[in-house]
Amino acid sequence: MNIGITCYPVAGGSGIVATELGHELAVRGHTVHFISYATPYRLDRFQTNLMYHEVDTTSYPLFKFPLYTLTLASKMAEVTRNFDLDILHMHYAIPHAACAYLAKQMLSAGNEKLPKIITTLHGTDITLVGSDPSYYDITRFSINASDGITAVSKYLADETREVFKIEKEIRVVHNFFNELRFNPGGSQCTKTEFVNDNEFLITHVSNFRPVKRIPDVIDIFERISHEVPARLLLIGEGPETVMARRQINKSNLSGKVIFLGSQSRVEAVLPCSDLFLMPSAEESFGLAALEALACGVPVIGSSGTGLMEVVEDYQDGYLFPVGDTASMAHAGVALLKNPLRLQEFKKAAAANALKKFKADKIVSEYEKFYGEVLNG
Ligand code: GMT
Repeated sequence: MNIGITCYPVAGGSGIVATELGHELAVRGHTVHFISYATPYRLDRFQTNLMYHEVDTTSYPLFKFPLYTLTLASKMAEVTRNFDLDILHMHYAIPHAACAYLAKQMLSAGNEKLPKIITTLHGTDITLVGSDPSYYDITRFSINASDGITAVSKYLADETREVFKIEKEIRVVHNFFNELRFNPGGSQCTKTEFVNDNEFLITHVSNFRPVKRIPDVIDIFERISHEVPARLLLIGEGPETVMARRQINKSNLSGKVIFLGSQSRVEAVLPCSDLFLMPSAEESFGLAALEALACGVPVIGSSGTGLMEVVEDYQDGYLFPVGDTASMAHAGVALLKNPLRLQEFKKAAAANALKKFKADKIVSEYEKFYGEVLNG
Protein backbone atom coordinates (compact mmCIF):
# COMPACT_ATOMS: atom_id res chain seq x y z
CA MET A 1 0.00 0.00 0.00
CA ASN A 2 1.01 3.62 -0.44
CA ILE A 3 0.31 5.37 2.84
CA GLY A 4 0.46 9.05 3.75
CA ILE A 5 0.87 9.83 7.44
CA THR A 6 0.37 13.20 9.08
CA CYS A 7 1.19 13.84 12.72
CA TYR A 8 2.57 16.53 14.98
CA PRO A 9 6.34 16.28 14.52
CA VAL A 10 7.20 17.45 18.05
CA ALA A 11 7.88 15.22 21.07
CA GLY A 12 4.55 13.76 22.15
CA GLY A 13 2.76 10.45 22.18
CA SER A 14 0.72 10.87 19.02
CA GLY A 15 3.75 11.83 16.91
CA ILE A 16 5.79 8.96 18.36
CA VAL A 17 3.08 6.40 17.61
CA ALA A 18 2.63 7.75 14.06
CA THR A 19 6.37 7.69 13.39
CA GLU A 20 6.95 4.23 14.82
CA LEU A 21 3.96 2.98 12.81
CA GLY A 22 5.47 4.47 9.66
CA HIS A 23 8.78 2.73 10.33
CA GLU A 24 7.09 -0.62 10.97
CA LEU A 25 4.87 -0.33 7.87
CA ALA A 26 7.93 0.48 5.75
CA VAL A 27 9.69 -2.61 7.16
CA ARG A 28 6.66 -4.62 6.02
CA GLY A 29 7.13 -3.33 2.47
CA HIS A 30 4.56 -0.52 2.32
CA THR A 31 5.61 2.85 0.98
CA VAL A 32 5.16 5.52 3.61
CA HIS A 33 5.04 9.30 3.10
CA PHE A 34 5.17 11.58 6.14
CA ILE A 35 3.54 14.95 5.52
CA SER A 36 4.14 17.58 8.21
CA TYR A 37 5.79 20.94 8.92
CA ALA A 38 8.99 19.38 10.31
CA THR A 39 10.71 16.01 10.35
CA PRO A 40 8.91 13.95 13.00
CA TYR A 41 10.82 13.68 16.26
CA ARG A 42 11.50 9.93 16.05
CA LEU A 43 11.96 9.72 12.26
CA ASP A 44 15.58 8.84 12.86
CA ARG A 45 16.22 5.74 10.74
CA PHE A 46 16.74 5.61 6.98
CA GLN A 47 14.45 3.38 4.94
CA THR A 48 14.28 3.65 1.16
CA ASN A 49 10.49 3.33 1.10
CA LEU A 50 9.90 6.00 3.75
CA MET A 51 9.77 9.63 2.70
CA TYR A 52 9.13 12.98 4.29
CA HIS A 53 7.34 15.88 2.59
CA GLU A 54 7.65 19.24 4.27
CA VAL A 55 4.66 21.56 4.33
CA ASP A 56 5.33 25.26 3.70
CA THR A 57 4.18 27.73 6.28
CA THR A 58 4.78 30.85 4.18
CA SER A 59 3.64 33.97 5.97
CA TYR A 60 2.27 37.25 4.60
CA PRO A 61 1.60 40.48 6.50
CA LEU A 62 -2.16 40.04 5.99
CA PHE A 63 -2.12 36.66 7.70
CA LYS A 64 -2.15 37.24 11.40
CA PHE A 65 -1.73 33.46 11.87
CA PRO A 66 0.14 31.07 9.55
CA LEU A 67 -2.31 29.23 7.28
CA TYR A 68 -0.85 25.78 7.99
CA THR A 69 -4.14 23.94 7.59
CA LEU A 70 -4.48 25.16 4.00
CA THR A 71 -0.90 24.43 2.98
CA LEU A 72 -1.13 21.03 4.68
CA ALA A 73 -4.33 20.14 2.79
CA SER A 74 -2.72 21.26 -0.45
CA LYS A 75 0.40 19.17 0.22
CA MET A 76 -1.73 16.15 1.07
CA ALA A 77 -3.53 16.44 -2.28
CA GLU A 78 -0.20 16.90 -4.10
CA VAL A 79 1.49 13.90 -2.44
CA THR A 80 -1.62 11.74 -2.97
CA ARG A 81 -1.58 12.61 -6.68
CA ASN A 82 2.18 12.24 -7.20
CA PHE A 83 2.63 9.05 -5.21
CA ASP A 84 -0.71 7.37 -5.83
CA LEU A 85 -1.59 7.18 -2.14
CA ASP A 86 -4.22 4.66 -1.09
CA ILE A 87 -4.58 5.95 2.44
CA LEU A 88 -4.14 9.22 4.30
CA HIS A 89 -3.66 8.25 7.94
CA MET A 90 -4.20 11.21 10.25
CA HIS A 91 -2.85 11.13 13.77
CA TYR A 92 -4.60 13.58 16.10
CA ALA A 93 -7.92 14.80 14.77
CA ILE A 94 -7.26 18.54 14.95
CA PRO A 95 -6.65 19.90 12.36
CA HIS A 96 -5.33 16.89 10.45
CA ALA A 97 -8.63 15.12 9.82
CA ALA A 98 -10.18 18.33 8.47
CA CYS A 99 -7.15 18.90 6.21
CA ALA A 100 -7.43 15.38 4.82
CA TYR A 101 -11.11 15.98 4.10
CA LEU A 102 -10.22 19.17 2.23
CA ALA A 103 -7.47 17.38 0.26
CA LYS A 104 -9.95 14.71 -0.75
CA GLN A 105 -12.44 17.35 -1.90
CA MET A 106 -9.72 18.96 -4.02
CA LEU A 107 -8.87 15.62 -5.66
CA SER A 108 -12.53 14.84 -6.13
CA ALA A 109 -13.08 18.15 -7.96
CA GLY A 110 -10.40 17.08 -10.42
CA ASN A 111 -11.89 13.59 -10.85
CA GLU A 112 -8.68 12.10 -9.49
CA LYS A 113 -8.15 8.90 -7.53
CA LEU A 114 -9.36 9.39 -3.97
CA PRO A 115 -7.50 8.11 -0.92
CA LYS A 116 -9.31 6.69 2.09
CA ILE A 117 -8.98 8.82 5.20
CA ILE A 118 -8.21 7.10 8.47
CA THR A 119 -8.16 9.19 11.63
CA THR A 120 -6.51 7.96 14.80
CA LEU A 121 -7.69 9.71 17.94
CA HIS A 122 -4.97 10.05 20.55
CA GLY A 123 -6.49 11.75 23.56
CA THR A 124 -6.22 15.45 24.10
CA ASP A 125 -7.69 15.96 20.60
CA ILE A 126 -10.88 14.60 22.20
CA THR A 127 -10.64 15.12 25.94
CA LEU A 128 -9.19 18.64 26.06
CA VAL A 129 -8.97 20.50 22.76
CA GLY A 130 -11.66 18.87 20.61
CA SER A 131 -14.36 19.25 23.21
CA ASP A 132 -13.65 22.99 23.54
CA PRO A 133 -16.70 24.76 22.03
CA SER A 134 -14.57 26.50 19.39
CA TYR A 135 -13.31 23.18 18.01
CA TYR A 136 -16.24 20.91 18.78
CA ASP A 137 -18.22 21.12 15.50
CA ILE A 138 -15.24 20.86 13.15
CA THR A 139 -13.79 17.98 15.18
CA ARG A 140 -17.10 16.08 15.11
CA PHE A 141 -17.52 16.80 11.41
CA SER A 142 -14.03 15.64 10.45
CA ILE A 143 -14.24 12.50 12.57
CA ASN A 144 -17.52 11.62 10.87
CA ALA A 145 -16.08 12.46 7.44
CA SER A 146 -13.22 9.96 7.91
CA ASP A 147 -13.53 6.58 6.18
CA GLY A 148 -12.12 4.82 9.24
CA ILE A 149 -11.63 5.90 12.84
CA THR A 150 -9.37 4.35 15.42
CA ALA A 151 -8.77 5.23 19.07
CA VAL A 152 -5.76 4.24 21.13
CA SER A 153 -7.87 2.79 23.95
CA LYS A 154 -11.39 1.65 24.72
CA TYR A 155 -11.48 4.44 27.29
CA LEU A 156 -10.92 7.01 24.52
CA ALA A 157 -13.31 5.33 22.07
CA ASP A 158 -16.08 5.43 24.72
CA GLU A 159 -15.27 9.02 25.58
CA THR A 160 -15.40 10.02 21.88
CA ARG A 161 -18.74 8.30 21.34
CA GLU A 162 -20.15 10.03 24.37
CA VAL A 163 -18.74 13.53 23.90
CA PHE A 164 -19.13 13.73 20.13
CA LYS A 165 -22.17 11.47 19.71
CA ILE A 166 -20.35 9.43 17.06
CA GLU A 167 -22.32 6.48 15.75
CA LYS A 168 -19.74 5.13 13.29
CA GLU A 169 -17.42 2.34 14.37
CA ILE A 170 -14.37 3.48 16.34
CA ARG A 171 -11.85 0.65 16.19
CA VAL A 172 -9.64 0.32 19.26
CA VAL A 173 -6.02 -0.13 18.24
CA HIS A 174 -3.78 0.21 21.25
CA ASN A 175 -0.38 1.86 21.23
CA PHE A 176 2.63 -0.40 20.82
CA PHE A 177 6.39 -0.68 21.30
CA ASN A 178 9.21 -2.35 19.45
CA GLU A 179 10.65 -5.01 21.72
CA LEU A 180 14.10 -4.78 20.14
CA ARG A 181 14.31 -1.20 21.41
CA PHE A 182 12.29 -1.37 24.61
CA ASN A 183 13.27 -4.31 26.80
CA PRO A 184 14.72 -4.83 30.29
CA GLY A 185 18.16 -5.68 28.89
CA GLY A 186 18.41 -2.70 26.54
CA SER A 187 20.04 -0.28 28.93
CA GLN A 188 22.96 1.74 27.57
CA CYS A 189 23.87 3.10 30.97
CA THR A 190 24.36 1.76 34.44
CA LYS A 191 22.12 2.60 37.35
CA THR A 192 25.10 3.88 39.34
CA GLU A 193 25.47 6.71 36.83
CA PHE A 194 22.31 8.14 38.44
CA VAL A 195 22.12 6.77 41.97
CA ASN A 196 24.29 5.42 44.75
CA ASP A 197 24.29 1.67 45.37
CA ASN A 198 21.60 1.78 48.05
CA GLU A 199 19.27 4.20 46.25
CA PHE A 200 16.22 3.54 44.09
CA LEU A 201 15.72 5.33 40.78
CA ILE A 202 12.24 6.71 40.16
CA THR A 203 11.45 8.05 36.71
CA HIS A 204 8.92 10.30 35.00
CA VAL A 205 8.84 10.97 31.25
CA SER A 206 6.43 13.46 29.67
CA ASN A 207 6.06 16.71 27.80
CA PHE A 208 5.54 18.54 31.11
CA ARG A 209 2.09 19.84 30.27
CA PRO A 210 -0.42 20.65 33.07
CA VAL A 211 -2.36 17.46 32.27
CA LYS A 212 0.65 15.44 33.52
CA ARG A 213 0.30 16.89 37.06
CA ILE A 214 4.03 17.44 37.54
CA PRO A 215 3.48 18.83 41.08
CA ASP A 216 2.02 15.40 41.95
CA VAL A 217 5.07 13.65 40.48
CA ILE A 218 7.31 15.69 42.77
CA ASP A 219 4.99 15.28 45.75
CA ILE A 220 4.90 11.48 45.34
CA PHE A 221 8.67 11.39 45.04
CA GLU A 222 9.12 13.59 48.10
CA ARG A 223 6.91 11.28 50.18
CA ILE A 224 8.77 8.19 48.91
CA SER A 225 12.17 9.74 49.56
CA HIS A 226 11.24 10.26 53.22
CA GLU A 227 10.85 6.49 53.58
CA VAL A 228 13.49 4.97 51.28
CA PRO A 229 16.70 6.33 49.70
CA ALA A 230 15.78 7.38 46.17
CA ARG A 231 16.40 9.81 43.34
CA LEU A 232 13.99 11.19 40.77
CA LEU A 233 14.90 11.18 37.08
CA LEU A 234 12.86 13.65 35.04
CA ILE A 235 12.91 13.29 31.25
CA GLY A 236 11.16 15.79 28.99
CA GLU A 237 10.54 19.48 28.71
CA GLY A 238 7.45 21.67 28.62
CA PRO A 239 5.42 24.50 30.11
CA GLU A 240 5.58 23.04 33.64
CA THR A 241 9.38 22.70 33.75
CA VAL A 242 9.99 26.06 35.43
CA MET A 243 7.35 25.42 38.12
CA ALA A 244 8.83 21.96 38.65
CA ARG A 245 12.29 23.39 39.31
CA ARG A 246 10.78 25.90 41.74
CA GLN A 247 8.89 23.19 43.65
CA ILE A 248 12.01 21.02 43.79
CA ASN A 249 14.12 23.86 45.18
CA LYS A 250 11.42 24.87 47.67
CA SER A 251 11.21 21.29 48.94
CA ASN A 252 15.00 21.02 49.21
CA LEU A 253 15.01 18.14 46.76
CA SER A 254 17.43 19.52 44.19
CA GLY A 255 20.20 17.13 45.28
CA LYS A 256 17.89 14.21 44.65
CA VAL A 257 16.44 15.18 41.27
CA ILE A 258 18.10 14.68 37.89
CA PHE A 259 16.71 16.67 34.95
CA LEU A 260 17.69 15.11 31.63
CA GLY A 261 15.50 17.35 29.44
CA SER A 262 14.04 16.04 26.24
CA GLN A 263 15.52 12.70 25.11
CA SER A 264 14.61 10.76 21.99
CA ARG A 265 16.17 7.47 23.17
CA VAL A 266 14.47 6.92 26.53
CA GLU A 267 14.92 3.16 26.16
CA ALA A 268 18.60 3.68 26.93
CA VAL A 269 17.86 4.81 30.50
CA LEU A 270 14.43 3.35 31.36
CA PRO A 271 15.74 -0.14 32.24
CA CYS A 272 17.82 1.41 35.05
CA SER A 273 14.65 2.56 36.83
CA ASP A 274 12.85 0.91 39.71
CA LEU A 275 9.55 2.75 39.41
CA PHE A 276 7.77 4.97 36.89
CA LEU A 277 5.31 7.71 37.91
CA MET A 278 2.36 8.83 35.75
CA PRO A 279 -0.22 10.57 37.96
CA SER A 280 -1.87 12.42 35.01
CA ALA A 281 -5.25 14.13 35.20
CA GLU A 282 -6.14 12.52 31.87
CA GLU A 283 -4.36 9.81 29.96
CA SER A 284 -6.01 8.17 27.00
CA PHE A 285 -3.39 5.42 26.96
CA GLY A 286 -0.03 6.44 28.43
CA LEU A 287 2.59 5.47 25.87
CA ALA A 288 5.43 6.55 28.16
CA ALA A 289 4.09 4.18 30.83
CA LEU A 290 3.97 1.34 28.31
CA GLU A 291 7.57 2.01 27.29
CA ALA A 292 8.55 1.86 30.97
CA LEU A 293 6.69 -1.42 31.51
CA ALA A 294 8.32 -2.87 28.40
CA CYS A 295 11.69 -2.07 29.99
CA GLY A 296 10.62 -3.92 33.15
CA VAL A 297 9.66 -0.87 35.22
CA PRO A 298 6.48 -1.00 37.35
CA VAL A 299 4.14 1.99 36.99
CA ILE A 300 2.24 4.01 39.55
CA GLY A 301 -0.47 6.15 37.98
CA SER A 302 -4.02 7.41 37.82
CA SER A 303 -7.06 5.17 37.75
CA GLY A 304 -10.14 6.19 35.76
CA THR A 305 -7.95 6.81 32.70
CA GLY A 306 -6.69 4.78 29.75
CA LEU A 307 -3.85 3.59 32.00
CA MET A 308 -6.31 0.95 33.23
CA GLU A 309 -5.84 -0.81 29.86
CA VAL A 310 -2.04 -0.63 30.12
CA VAL A 311 -1.12 -1.26 33.74
CA GLU A 312 -2.18 -4.54 35.37
CA ASP A 313 -3.18 -3.23 38.79
CA TYR A 314 -1.40 -5.12 41.63
CA GLN A 315 0.63 -7.13 39.05
CA ASP A 316 2.95 -4.63 37.41
CA GLY A 317 1.84 -1.40 39.01
CA TYR A 318 -0.77 0.42 41.07
CA LEU A 319 -3.46 2.87 40.01
CA PHE A 320 -5.18 5.34 42.32
CA PRO A 321 -7.65 8.19 41.79
CA VAL A 322 -6.18 11.35 40.28
CA GLY A 323 -4.54 13.48 42.96
CA ASP A 324 -4.27 10.74 45.60
CA THR A 325 -0.54 11.23 45.96
CA ALA A 326 -0.51 9.80 49.48
CA SER A 327 -1.77 6.39 48.30
CA MET A 328 0.52 6.48 45.27
CA ALA A 329 3.54 7.15 47.47
CA HIS A 330 2.45 4.58 50.04
CA ALA A 331 2.15 1.86 47.36
CA GLY A 332 5.52 2.88 45.92
CA VAL A 333 7.26 2.65 49.28
CA ALA A 334 5.69 -0.75 50.05
CA LEU A 335 6.87 -2.08 46.70
CA LEU A 336 10.41 -0.70 46.99
CA LYS A 337 10.73 -2.09 50.51
CA ASN A 338 9.82 -5.59 49.34
CA PRO A 339 12.66 -6.78 47.04
CA LEU A 340 10.91 -10.04 46.15
CA ARG A 341 7.67 -8.34 45.14
CA LEU A 342 9.58 -5.63 43.27
CA GLN A 343 11.33 -8.30 41.21
CA GLU A 344 8.00 -10.00 40.49
CA PHE A 345 6.45 -6.70 39.39
CA LYS A 346 9.44 -5.95 37.14
CA LYS A 347 9.16 -9.36 35.49
CA ALA A 348 5.40 -9.07 35.11
CA ALA A 349 5.75 -5.55 33.61
CA ALA A 350 7.91 -6.72 30.71
CA ALA A 351 5.90 -9.92 30.18
CA ASN A 352 2.48 -8.20 30.19
CA ALA A 353 3.66 -5.45 27.85
CA LEU A 354 5.06 -8.00 25.43
CA LYS A 355 1.89 -10.11 25.51
CA LYS A 356 -0.48 -7.23 24.81
CA PHE A 357 1.34 -4.44 23.01
CA LYS A 358 4.27 -5.64 20.94
CA ALA A 359 4.65 -3.88 17.59
CA ASP A 360 4.10 -6.97 15.49
CA LYS A 361 0.65 -7.59 16.96
CA ILE A 362 -0.60 -4.01 16.86
CA VAL A 363 0.83 -3.10 13.44
CA SER A 364 -1.00 -6.14 12.03
CA GLU A 365 -4.21 -4.71 13.51
CA TYR A 366 -3.59 -1.42 11.68
CA GLU A 367 -2.81 -3.28 8.44
CA LYS A 368 -6.01 -5.31 8.78
CA PHE A 369 -8.02 -2.14 9.40
CA TYR A 370 -6.45 -0.46 6.34
CA GLY A 371 -7.53 -3.47 4.25
CA GLU A 372 -11.08 -3.35 5.60
CA VAL A 373 -11.41 0.39 4.94
CA LEU A 374 -9.97 0.06 1.42
CA ASN A 375 -12.38 -2.76 0.59
CA GLY A 376 -15.35 -1.39 2.53
O1 GMT B 1 0.37 13.14 26.46
C1 GMT B 1 0.49 14.14 25.77
O2 GMT B 1 0.37 15.27 26.20
C2 GMT B 1 0.82 13.98 24.32
C3 GMT B 1 -0.34 13.41 23.60
C4 GMT B 1 -0.17 13.57 22.13
O3 GMT B 1 -1.19 13.64 21.50
O4 GMT B 1 0.91 13.64 21.57
O5 GMT B 1 -0.46 12.06 24.02
C5 GMT B 1 -1.69 11.42 23.83
O6 GMT B 1 -1.45 10.43 22.85
C6 GMT B 1 -0.59 9.36 23.25
C7 GMT B 1 -0.36 8.42 22.07
O7 GMT B 1 -1.53 7.82 21.67
C8 GMT B 1 -1.19 8.63 24.46
O8 GMT B 1 -0.35 7.58 24.86
C9 GMT B 1 -1.35 9.64 25.60
O9 GMT B 1 -2.01 8.99 26.67
C10 GMT B 1 -2.20 10.81 25.15
N1 GMT B 1 -2.17 11.85 26.19
C11 GMT B 1 -3.23 12.15 26.93
O10 GMT B 1 -4.32 11.59 26.81
C12 GMT B 1 -3.02 13.21 27.93
